[in-house]
Amino acid sequence: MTDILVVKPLLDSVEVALDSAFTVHKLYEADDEGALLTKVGPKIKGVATSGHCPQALINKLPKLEIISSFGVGYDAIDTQDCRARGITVTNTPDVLNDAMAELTLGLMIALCRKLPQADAFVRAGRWASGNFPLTGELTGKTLGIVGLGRIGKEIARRAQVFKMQVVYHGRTRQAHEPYPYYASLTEMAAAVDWLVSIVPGGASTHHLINREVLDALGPDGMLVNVGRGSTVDEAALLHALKERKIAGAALDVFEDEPAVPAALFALDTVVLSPHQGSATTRTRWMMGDLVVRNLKAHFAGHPPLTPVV
Ligand code: A2R
Repeated sequence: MTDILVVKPLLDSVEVALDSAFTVHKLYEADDEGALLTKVGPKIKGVATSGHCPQALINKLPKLEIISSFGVGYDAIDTQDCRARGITVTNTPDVLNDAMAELTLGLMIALCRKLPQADAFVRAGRWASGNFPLTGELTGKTLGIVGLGRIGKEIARRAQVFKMQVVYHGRTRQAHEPYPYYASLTEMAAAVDWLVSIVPGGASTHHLINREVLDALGPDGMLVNVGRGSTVDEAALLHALKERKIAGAALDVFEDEPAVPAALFALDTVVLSPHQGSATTRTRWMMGDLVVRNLKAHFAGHPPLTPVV
């Protein structure tokens, strides 16, 4: 059987499926990772991982043919280097679109209807002394989607069910999409009530949402980030929130996860979530299944199902 390396623990369903098809070596279970790699590295042909595969590790796997990654983002894998070495890289797109879009709308409702505060209000027994203050709502508002990709389109569909107008920004206009396009992110930010970021990480999106964009979003504007923490300049965001230059933010991703700036905890204009966009039982199962099917397809001599390289 083909030797594969599992870098970090994956779902039980994935490990069972991998065990039945491959000779599996678990890096995370090794007392001495270096010793394990010296012993099995030369025969490893496949890697199963979740978003990361450092160069130092790849260097120790001379026969590596494929990295099958759990998750849609692959910004922490050097795909250029893999391409140069002839290593296939796969991810798990599409199967997580619904869960991602669902969490996005959930965060938006939580932020504008102040659901965390309302919950705390009831639990603290404060309702008997008076009603919870009135809140905003999504209905009739304009949503600017930064990154109208697979997930962005599902967010757009759901936002319309909530009677929002949808516009978008990306590097290119998508001629077949019905939504107004903004070539300038700052101009879009100035025109919308909500800004949702769902672009990949990496150099081209690093701090795309910066002080200028937040200033343009303005004191009634809300920011939601469900893509990558690196896309938002967190220091600029903290400043904008503290100075009430924007109205609020809902964040599922952060610059230095799992570290979250403590200054955010003091603000009641934020809703915080621990990078759980795709973290449902159903979706994670489908993602894991795709990790396995990509490996099986490759080693059966077929093209992988969802290659990025
Ligand atoms: O720029 P375009 O027209 O290629 O549109 C893509 C957009 N995008 C960008 N927009 C502005 N500036 C950039 N530098 C930039 N780079 C990419 O992001 C496209 O509309 C969207 C990404 O869509 P997909 O490739 O279909 O990705 P998907 O599956 O929606 O996932 C997005 C990200 C993942 O990479 C993870 O980081 C996260 O969501 O979970």
